[in-house]
Amino acid sequence: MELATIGAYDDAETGLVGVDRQSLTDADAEGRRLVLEWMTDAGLEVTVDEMGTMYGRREGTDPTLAPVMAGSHIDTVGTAGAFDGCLGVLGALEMVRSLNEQGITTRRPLLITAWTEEEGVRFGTDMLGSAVAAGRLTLDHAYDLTDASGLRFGDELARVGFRGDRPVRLDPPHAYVECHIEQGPVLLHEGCAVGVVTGVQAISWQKVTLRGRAAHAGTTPTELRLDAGLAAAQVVVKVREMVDSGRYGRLRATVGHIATSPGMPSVVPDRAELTVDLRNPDDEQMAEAERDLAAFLAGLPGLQPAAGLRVETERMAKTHRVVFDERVQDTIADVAADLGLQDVRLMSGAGHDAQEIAAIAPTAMVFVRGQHDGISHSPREYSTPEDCAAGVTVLANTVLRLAEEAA
Ligand code: HGY
Ligand code: MN
Ligand code: MN
Repeated sequence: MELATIGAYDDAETGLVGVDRQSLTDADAEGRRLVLEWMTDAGLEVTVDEMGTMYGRREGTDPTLAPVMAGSHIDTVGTAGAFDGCLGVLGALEMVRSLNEQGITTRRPLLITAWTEEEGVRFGTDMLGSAVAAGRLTLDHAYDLTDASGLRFGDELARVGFRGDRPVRLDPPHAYVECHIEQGPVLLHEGCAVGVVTGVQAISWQKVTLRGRAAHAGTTPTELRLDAGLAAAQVVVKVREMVDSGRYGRLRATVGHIATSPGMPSVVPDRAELTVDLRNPDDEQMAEAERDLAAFLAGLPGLQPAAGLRVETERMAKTHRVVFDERVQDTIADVAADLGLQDVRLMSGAGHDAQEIAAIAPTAMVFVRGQHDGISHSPREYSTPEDCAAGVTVLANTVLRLAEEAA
């Protein structure tokens, strides 16, 4: 809750206090410094990598063994609550504090982490820090990403003082476990405090730019118009029609950003920009949805009264469906059972850093039940202290078991 005061704002839509701590902003930097202080106070050996990802290492009795990792992210979307990502970072930190208090030293070292730019809402690609650590994206690609005002990731990283010197490519850990709020209604409806995550659905983000022709709203006959705003609206309706058609399985589609210019009442918009976020648990159906949307976008000029509408698309993010490690899943489930917690296995609707680390190490996640239908990316996001404690206790005991494994 203290971390959530950093980047806090009064949310007009909900009347609640939300959090806006987008990556590499001054608010993010302040939050990072607070978490680093907490990590240091907990006796962790703190390092920052070339992407700004923060690591805290706790030595084991056998320092030659690969560590067990636990973590998440502390950057947020613009209308966040207090839990998305933060629960997993601070939960891992609480695990360390608890081990300190109990005088427990694990066999394997522990490495807790806070990944940079998990949300991707500022620089346009989510899970950025963990994707570079695991090798899916390169450091140079990440450094050259720019935000809406043209500021470059690499420059912002240096500006806020988090361009660390720890080499960014991560040596594969023995295992990685992430505790995260579910951000959906399943655990609430199943009556479970925690869930075992089986994997993450596919994600596709693209930016669409539509160029029409500015014209007078009063004098220009409809048949002479090249209306970028009309084209943008047609895209919004089309992606919802695709979802409702059932042709693409459990497709979800969102136009989160849509803007027309010049944005004046008496001028036909000459330009529109929008983002399309597609999600699908099935890679084939995702590919089919992307193909059909691309065909629709190519046909947009034909839906205009006049000829000449230009359509540009730019890929922002793309990840395939990821399946988590069965053995780590089973360890989480066994720990939950030992703690008397009923659990359910479910796929994640949201992207997570764990999906990137799954490419280099056995990985799985613990979900924590959310209230209010599990709403997230909203100041209404809320999980009870009891449910957070249940999730973090499952995380800690899972890490403990994995940290005693020899091979
Ligand atoms: O986009 C996502 O699913 C995550 O919140 N980064
Ligand atoms: Mn998250
Ligand atoms: Mn999120």
